[in-house]
Amino acid sequence: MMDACPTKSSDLTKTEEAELESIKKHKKELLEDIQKLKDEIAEVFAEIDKFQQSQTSKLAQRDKDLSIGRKKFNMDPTKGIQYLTEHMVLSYDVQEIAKFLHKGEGLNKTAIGDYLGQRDPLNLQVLQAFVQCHQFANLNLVQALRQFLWSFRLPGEAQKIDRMMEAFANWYCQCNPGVFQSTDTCYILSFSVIMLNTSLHNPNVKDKPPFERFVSMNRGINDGGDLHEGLLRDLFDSIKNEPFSIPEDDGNDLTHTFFNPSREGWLLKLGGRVKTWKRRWFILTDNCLYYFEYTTDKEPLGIIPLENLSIRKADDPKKPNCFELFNANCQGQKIKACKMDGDGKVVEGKHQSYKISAGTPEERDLWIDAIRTSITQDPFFDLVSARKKKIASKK
Ligand code: 4IP
Repeated sequence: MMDACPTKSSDLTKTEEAELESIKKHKKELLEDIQKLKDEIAEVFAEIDKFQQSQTSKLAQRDKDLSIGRKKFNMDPTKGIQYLTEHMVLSYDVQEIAKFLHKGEGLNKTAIGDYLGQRDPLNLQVLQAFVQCHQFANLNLVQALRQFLWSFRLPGEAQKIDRMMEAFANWYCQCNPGVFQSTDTCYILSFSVIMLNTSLHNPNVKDKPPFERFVSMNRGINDGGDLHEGLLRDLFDSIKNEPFSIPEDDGNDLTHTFFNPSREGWLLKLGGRVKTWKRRWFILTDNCLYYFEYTTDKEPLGIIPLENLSIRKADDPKKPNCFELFNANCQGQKIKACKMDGDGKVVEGKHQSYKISAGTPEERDLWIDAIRTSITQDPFFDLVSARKKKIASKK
């Protein structure tokens, strides 16, 4: 029988055999190459996986650092920014820090105000950049102030307020050239509008200023000339119809407590009708004296507006280092104040005078000085009158 397979090696010529060998070798090499490629592809995929994992963990780490940084910022703004830059969530770039504060995500607005108010060169630069994150072009002054005062909470210190309002006025005038003769005019009018807001919307202010008073308050502030009455009318109506919305991180707002405490501490207070001494945490702020049962209480037990009151040292047979708040003009009458009654309702105070005892004579004197300053001084008034003098001296 004949062999069915024609390619039996014995049937092949030497050349054909060599060719076959070469094809087999080539096929083997190809298979090896394919395997190599497969291995390489697998390696690349593994690398990609690794990279993605590391990116995910980097992002997770960044989110974690950001969240820690925000918390730190809310407790101590300088330390917060330091943490965020050290952990490369933020760079040391002034613009970047300013944008971060302007965006404000997860940041306490009181802390933003604290940071912007500080006098270090970095903070001053950030303040400028922060103000310039606002778009004020074609806004009237009240619209611009609404935007500005919503982006952080103004700190209490007059010098800080001065720097911030100066930066605001500068930027507003740059965005709206020709509206005011000078940035001082814009600065004074801004304060005037803030004060108007308090007078019109704080329930404690009984005497609501009419438009004419607002006009006369602002006479001569435009480098000696008067501002257009139509402009003042627009600003007046806008504030009258809608008070400023102020960030309420701590439950306070501009119409209630505008300034941070000038003094706080434990004191003993004598009751009004029932003469018992109570240890209370006192806070002096915005021309009012507040007292609380505990330092952490949100609601005070009582509020004593200091307007029209006088203060003096006093003696008491039972307690040392006393001072007394009294009404010099109407002795014997009840002092205007409010307190929380037993059911948590706010009622009128019953005191004809408030007798208070401090821990030491030094403390008593510090309280007397601070309260006296608070009674006689209006930081807004001082800032504005300094500007008015500046304008007058330029004439
Ligand atoms: C109370 O005495 C407390 O001293 C109150 O102080 C005081 O209110 C009350 O004055 C006085 O009767 P008892 O607790 O012994 O009853 P506080 O509110 O700090 O607890 P003031 O007005 O001082 O807050 P009168 O005037 O409400 O009687």
